[in-house]
Amino acid sequence: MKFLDEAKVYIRSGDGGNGCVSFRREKFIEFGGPNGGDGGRGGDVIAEAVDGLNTLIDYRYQQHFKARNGRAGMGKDRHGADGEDIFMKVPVGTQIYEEDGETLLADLGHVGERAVLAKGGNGGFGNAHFKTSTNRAPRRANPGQPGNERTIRLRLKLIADAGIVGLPNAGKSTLLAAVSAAKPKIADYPFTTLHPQLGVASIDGREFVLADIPGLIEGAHEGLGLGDRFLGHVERCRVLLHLVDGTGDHAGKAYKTVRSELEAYGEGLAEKPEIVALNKADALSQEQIKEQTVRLRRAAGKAPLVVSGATGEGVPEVLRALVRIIGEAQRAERPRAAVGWEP
Ligand SMILES: Nc1nc2c(ncn2[C@@H]2O[C@H](COP(=O)(O)OP(=O)(O)OP(=O)(O)O)[C@@H](O)[C@H]2O)c(=O)[nH]1
Ligand SMILES: [Mg+2]
Repeated sequence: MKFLDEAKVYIRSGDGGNGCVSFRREKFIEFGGPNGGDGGRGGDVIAEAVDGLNTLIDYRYQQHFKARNGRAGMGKDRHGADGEDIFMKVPVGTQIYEEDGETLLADLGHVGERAVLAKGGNGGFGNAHFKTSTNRAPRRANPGQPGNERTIRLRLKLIADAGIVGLPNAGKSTLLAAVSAAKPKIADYPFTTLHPQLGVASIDGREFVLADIPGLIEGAHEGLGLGDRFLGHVERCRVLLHLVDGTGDHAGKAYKTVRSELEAYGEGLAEKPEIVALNKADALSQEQIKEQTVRLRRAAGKAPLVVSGATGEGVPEVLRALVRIIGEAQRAERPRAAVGWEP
């Protein structure tokens, strides 16, 4: 499936139906009175986060969303039907912005969450509505109100519990493939991964979502390589797994390169809890492991875990460390939501 995380969409809600001017006309009934019905309401344009989607690719093919108009009122007090709403199904984690791309309209973080993006126009009142004691035969009805149109931008920020970051070729995708059912492309050249991938990992009976994003290189924040545009997908992670290729020249330098890109990107990425792991241990001698570990510890300020995504060595320890931090973050959040103020 193709991946798309930004889309521009034109939406229009339905017009309200016109009110109707009509009078009751029946044999032997004089002055039957007004009986023009009201117009129906125009449909809304509503975005809804749904399960099972993780790209906005559908919005490349359909960029116009129009809700139905309300029907006009009719005689004999018949009201016009309301126009049907239209639903835009989006993946969980989609943010909706005004056309400027900066004003946030909605942030759909849970399955089933909805946002009305354009309200349908109200239907007009029919003349039956304007009957008063002094005006018993009003000849007036309201027109329906027009719907609203606007251009909006959708931006997907995948929601994963943990995000894997590192230089190209660090073995990020290999690790994701080893711990989940995801099947990312793996190859020994940089920028094999061109867009984020999600997988569900499990350890000790607990599951969490892990995101693999394209590698970062020095200058990514200035657009080098694939740039830092995919870092948005780890913005909402609770923890980062920073993989450093142990077969590289200097693990400490590699670590710092990625750190400075995270800092340049901002959005709190540099402040996130981070697990540091020296990868590809299977291809290293004890000597090399020691050397790289020392460099990495000096750069990161803490001892790295030592793993191999290829053989699985050290992987359970990494997963446990991630789960522990995810669990802590969840516990720290929950009380805040649950505490109620009691008088
Ligand atoms: N020996 C060894 N090789 C590995 C290990 N993990 C990955 N590799 C190899 O390193 C190369 C890059 O692996 P990927 O998983 O594609 O690396 P990546 O970090 O996803 O790379 P990009 O997507 O380009 O950023 C591949 O040739 C892998 O086979 C490991 O644990 N040990
Ligand atoms: Mg990759």
